[in-house]
Amino acid sequence: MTPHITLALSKGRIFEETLPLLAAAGIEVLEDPEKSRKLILPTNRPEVRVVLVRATDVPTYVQYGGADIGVAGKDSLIEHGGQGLFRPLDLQIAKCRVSVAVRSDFDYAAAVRQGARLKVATKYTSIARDFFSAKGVHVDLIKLYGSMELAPLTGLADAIVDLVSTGNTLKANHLVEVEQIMDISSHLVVNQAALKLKQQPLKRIIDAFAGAIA
Ligand code: PRT
Ligand code: MG
Repeated sequence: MTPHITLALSKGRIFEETLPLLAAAGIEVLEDPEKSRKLILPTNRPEVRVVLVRATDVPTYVQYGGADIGVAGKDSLIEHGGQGLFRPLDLQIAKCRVSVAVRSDFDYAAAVRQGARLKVATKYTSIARDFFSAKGVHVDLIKLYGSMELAPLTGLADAIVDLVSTGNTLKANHLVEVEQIMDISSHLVVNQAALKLKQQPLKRIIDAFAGAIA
């Protein structure tokens, strides 16, 4: 009997951009997550199912075997820490960057030059901590779970560390990007135990994805 494979994806851009890779592996998801309220979606392959989880929860599901395989942004992987995960492929999808942004009337360069202590709001505390510590800038990190752009506008923070792709969200909120910390794309992650126990079917998916990467 073929072992069952559970694939963890998040709704939205990761789901959409993973579909062509799944197609290359002969896997077709049979329901649209934007229309269905189901959290477990069947595929055309009886042994493969998709579970829908929050983007930041994908690494955790795969780490503990709630899913055998998943697609997660490098941002989520860094914040999670990557324990228990095999990371065979950069899928080159859902690309963006992690940047520092401030209000357009805030002189970031001067604040850094003068050694000021910066209040930085972010969902990405590990990335922000490492970046500012390597720069030798003292920061007070304020953990947020969303709408980071609001923090400098309300006086909650001097700066934010957030994902940027087109830059339109920053512009719409009168914020400017002052540092690019790193480029982000989504990676395939595999549970290390599953990789041994379900080696053949997982390897087939990994190889098909590898062949389909642009
Ligand atoms: O939305 P939710 O709170 O459920 O979780 P999430 O935001 O982590 O999930 P989702 O689906 O929005 O993002 C999943 C992954 O897509 C992220 O972990 C990134 O790896 C990747 N990705 C790529 C992005 C973006 N591009 C992106 N632009 N994730 C979020 N954004 C947001 C960004 O946070 C900002 O609010 O889009 C806004 C900026 O976009 P621009 O185009 O205006 O610059
Ligand atoms: Mg989002």
